[in-house]
This record gives sequence, C-alpha cells and structure tokens, in this order.
Amino acid sequence: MTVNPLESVSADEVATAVKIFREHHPDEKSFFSSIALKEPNKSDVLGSKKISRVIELTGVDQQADGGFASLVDVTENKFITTTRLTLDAQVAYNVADLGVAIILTKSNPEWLERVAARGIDVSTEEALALIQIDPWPAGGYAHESIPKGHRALRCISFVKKDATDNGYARPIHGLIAHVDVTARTVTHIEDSGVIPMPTASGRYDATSPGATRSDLKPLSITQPEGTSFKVTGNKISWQGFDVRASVHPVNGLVLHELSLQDRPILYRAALSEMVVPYGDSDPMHSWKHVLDASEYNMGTMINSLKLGCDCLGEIHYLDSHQVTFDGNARTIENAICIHEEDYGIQWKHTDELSKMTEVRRSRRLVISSVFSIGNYDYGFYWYLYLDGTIQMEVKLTGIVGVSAFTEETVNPAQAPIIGENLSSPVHQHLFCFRLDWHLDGGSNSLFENQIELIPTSPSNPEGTQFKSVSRPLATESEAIRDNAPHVSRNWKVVNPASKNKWGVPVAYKLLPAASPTMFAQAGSQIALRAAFASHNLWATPFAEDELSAAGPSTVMHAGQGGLAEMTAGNRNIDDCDLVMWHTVALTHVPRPEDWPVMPVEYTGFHLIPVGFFNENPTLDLPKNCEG
Ligand SMILES: [Cu+2]
Repeated sequence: MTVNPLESVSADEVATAVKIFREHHPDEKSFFSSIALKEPNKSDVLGSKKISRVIELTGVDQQADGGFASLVDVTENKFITTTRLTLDAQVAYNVADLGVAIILTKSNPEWLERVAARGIDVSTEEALALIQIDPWPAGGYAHESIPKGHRALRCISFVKKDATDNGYARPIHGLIAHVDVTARTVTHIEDSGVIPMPTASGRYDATSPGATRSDLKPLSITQPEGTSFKVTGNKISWQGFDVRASVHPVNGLVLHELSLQDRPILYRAALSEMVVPYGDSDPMHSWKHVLDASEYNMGTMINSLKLGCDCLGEIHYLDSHQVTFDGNARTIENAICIHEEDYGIQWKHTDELSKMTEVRRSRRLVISSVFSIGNYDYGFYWYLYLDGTIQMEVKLTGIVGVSAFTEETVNPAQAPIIGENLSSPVHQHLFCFRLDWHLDGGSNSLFENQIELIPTSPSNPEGTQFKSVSRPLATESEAIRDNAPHVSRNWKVVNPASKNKWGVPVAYKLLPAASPTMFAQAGSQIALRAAFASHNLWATPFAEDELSAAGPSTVMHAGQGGLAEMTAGNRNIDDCDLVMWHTVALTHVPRPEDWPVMPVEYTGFHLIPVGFFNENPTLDLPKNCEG
C-alpha cells in the first residue's frame, strides 16, 4: 500500500524505525528525545517521484557530544545514517534528562539542608514525594560550575499538600539546584535567601471552589446529518479546502499542502519556535527564556483531547504516534481535534427601502492541539473560513510562574501581586510561525502595505485624505519588519504570474495582531538565542534545511543557525519560493484573575485573500432562515 509522503508516522513505523536503529547501535544505551517523519524534499513531494518513508530519531547516548540524529528508511527497511550533534547545539532534553535532574536534586545533601532550613519536611520518602521539582533549561545562563558543553538544567521547587495539589501555590523561593546532566551531578546550590512560603491553597479542581454554578443550561452542538468535512488518513477536506495535519516534535501541530478549490496556498505552515523571556530582576526568574519548541520538544507534550471538554460537537480526532525515551511506541489518542464551529454571520445587509434582508451564516473548520509544558498550556488552533480566510489562534492558559515575597522584596512593577504572599513575574510569550507559501502554485513575492497620509493641499484642504501604499520587500534585509498598527501595516504575498479577472496578481495578506517584539536588549543571551523574536517579520527563499527560527538544535546553543544568521547573506526574495516567518506575541503582566489557573489569553494572525477571488466567494451560501 502506498502511504502519502506527508502522512503522519504510524505506530508500526515507530516500532520499525526503533528496530532498524537498534540493529545499527547495538551496544549503546540510547535515550530518545523524539521521532519524526523526515519530510521529503518539497520538489519530490510536488513531483510524482516515488518517495520512501524516512524517519528521524533523535536522542542522547554514552558519547560525549550533543547527541544523535539518525535517519532510517522504513519503506526499504534500511538504516541510512547517524549524524552526531556538537556540544554547542545539542539534541532536545528528554524525559530521562529531566528525571535525572530531579533525582540528583532530591538526593543532594546541601539542597536537602536548605529545604529543611525553610521548615519543610524532608525526613521521609513520603515527605520528599510532595516536593515538586521543575527542571528548566539553563541555555545561555548555565552556572559557571558546569563545564561548557555539558547539558545543564536549573531545578526550582515547590511543595504540595498531597499528590493532586497545585504545587505552584507554594514555591520554595530563593533556592535553585544547578544540575550538570552530562556529569550526573549537582554542581551548585544557589540560595538567594529564605522567603516564607505562602500558605493559601491554589487548588482549582472541580471540588475545590465549593459549589459550582447550577444556572448554566446545557448547550448542545449537534449535526444530525453528520459533518461537512471528510478525513482520509491525515488529509482533511472541507468546503473546497484540502489540507494535511500532523504532529511534529518541535513544531507541534503542522499543516501541509493547504489548497482551496485546487489552488495551492501554503505548502507548510506551523510554529517554528517560541520563547518565553522573563523581565523580573529576581534571581529565581531573571534568567528564564525557555525555547519550549526546540529545547523541550513541545510536540512530545501534546494532550489527549476529550469530547465535551476540549472540543464540542461532532469531532474527528487524529492520534499521534511517538517514541518513549527508552524506545517504545507511544500513542497519544485524540491528539488533533477536527470539527466545525458556527461563527456568527458571514455577511448581511438590510435594505431600508425595499425592506429586504439578506444574511448568511459563517462557519469555520477548526484543527487544533493543546500542549502542556511544565506550568503552561498552549493551544494552537488553525481556523479555515468559508470566505478563504485562514487564521492561527494561540490560546495561552495553565499556571503562571510564581514568587513568594515579603514587604522588603515586593516589586509589583516586575512581579505584580496575584495572591496571598504570591506574586508573578512579568514575561513575554513570543511564537514564530514559519509559513512556506505556494500561492497559486508558482513563485511568490512579498509586499508591505500601509496607509500613508496625504499632505494638506488645495485638493485635500482638511488633510483628511489617505491612501494605501504597497512597496516590495525584495531582499531578506528589507523583509525584517515590525508591526505598526497605527498605520494599518500588513504584508501581502503575491503570485506575480497569476492574475485575477481584474488584471491584478492574486494575493493573500498577513494581518498581524497588535503584537510586541521581544524586550530583551541586543547583546543579551536571550536576544542572541532568540533573535527571531526581535522582529515580527522575516522572509527567506525556501531552503530544505531552514525550518528553525532559532536554529535546529538549541540546547546549550548560543544562537547559531537562527534567522539572524540565516538571513545574513541578504538573499533575494523577489519572485521566489517564498517562506515567511511571523512572530506573534503577548506581554504578560499577571493579574489576580490569572490565579490559581489562568483564563485563556489569545494571540495570533489572519491570512486573508486579496484578489485571490474575483468577488465575494460566499455569495452561494444557502439561506438558513425565512424572510
Ligand atoms: Cu504568561
């Protein structure tokens, strides 16, 4: 049976890949970080060539380098190659790395002493089990006691009252264990001083707030005739749209070959990288800037979604098949949720003279996944609309980072108070999406559109006139741009060779949200390692190996391989196979309402057809009501 080159990795393929890998690495103890389809060359996918299914396995073993990335051909049942990573750009942390850091911290005498000095019971196994350790990447800020190139983690900790408690309510403030994962040792205990632990409960499970509301009547979504979409393998078809959805260890939810009415729009669209830099001066937080996608392999932290909870209505789910750190196949059921949502009105007009009203309802197809990374939870929602609009919405929820404080240490400008003796540091979430365009199947060009004011003159006596101007961004350096909502700035991808009925090249515009850029200043470790986040827009000509906004391997790296380096040659991007990189972001100044669990906060962007159609493409929508 022929499997589509972009079909998701199956459970059988996971097992076969590990088996072939082990035949070539028989003596080594390998801990896997990830498994992924090695996506075939774009030209091969778009051509008609027969393509083998190649799987990439990454991980660490006994060798003193940055880990391995091995390719195996599961179609031909053969091993291809193993690439060794360097110490300055290592493979993502895996469950074994995190487990080692936790065990080492909990058995370190100095750490135990410091915890006990805070009045916390460490005398029994049961008491120790209630201490929650969160290992954080130390990339860029590894402690001086850890030799350069060693895998480093910083362990911060919390105390729970029982196994299901919200540990984040009681941070063991001031204490960090610096762990050298490579040497399997705690190299330094950092103690910036004892701060009394908050005592209030941070529970948010259904029984904790007391009585729940009883006046919310059932709201049922039913589609008695079934859904309007069709799913075959990982290919989804709906209202003229065709698209493939899969899960990637770094990129999370990935869309491939998105087309509308058989007209290609995007070859691939997904998160490339994200970073969460903290702005607080407190030594518990000042160094934090985790690259969740590539340092933790965000895609491995995907949720199994539940009907009625995560998604409502007639749902089709796709599973994700992954690998455990010790090489077993692991299936996350219901990893991608696909469903339709009513979305209010698509268009309407009431003609006052004829008293005629025409209105049509809008709906959207939702393709979504949720990832839980430590205290935070991120939902990625792709929406396809009847009028050709494509939207990415990121939903941020979960539990904010916390500090305990005293009257002497309170610092609301950098860590607002959110609860009893509890504050939460200011920080940002910056998400860089890589959009690999294939608009109308040819090469594409990029333009920046914004509004320009027309100077006062006899033909513009009041100075009220303005115009829309469009200028080409023809090189990589010209395409490094920032949002400017005050002039309605947006960016347009055009296929110069494909003209609409009005003689104008077809286009889609990227409409950004009012996102900030990263605040960490140039020259800082954070700005070096996450340079992509310093600007809202970058663009590059397509290259097979350029998938990673911060570089392909970021554990212990210093920023090499990211967008700043990628675009240093200032390549031409005019009329080419265009890739756009767009960073959307939120600055999070935590509120009391964000505690003990944060109501969803949203960010994202829209891709909107501009002359892709010759007229409103939804005129043919049926009427849903009389009159
Ligand atoms: Cu936040």
